[in-house]
Amino acid sequence: GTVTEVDTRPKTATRKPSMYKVLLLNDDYTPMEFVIDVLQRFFGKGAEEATRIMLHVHNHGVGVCGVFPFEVAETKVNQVMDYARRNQHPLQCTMEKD
Ligand code: TYC
Repeated sequence: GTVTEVDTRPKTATRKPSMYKVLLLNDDYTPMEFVIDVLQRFFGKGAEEATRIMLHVHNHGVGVCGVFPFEVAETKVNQVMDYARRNQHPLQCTMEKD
């Protein structure tokens, strides 16, 4: 007779979300201490890890602050951009699919 196969794959709602890297970009003007503050304030980094990431961005032009679901990444980008603007620094933060 007819054999019926059952699709047991998880539905969209229960699949793990695509993840996004939040990136900091280097510039010549934002103070190193401000970048360290951003990494501690918005990404929960300790002083040592924050310094390591800041120096990576300073030396390589770009670096990863963390990897998050889309809406979390978007919120962090907006928070960093707003904080940098309020403090009159040209620091740029962006996101890309992991
Ligand atoms: N290049 C900056 C300086 O020399 C420091 C800096 C690091 C700026 C990381 C932005 O994302 C950045 N003051």
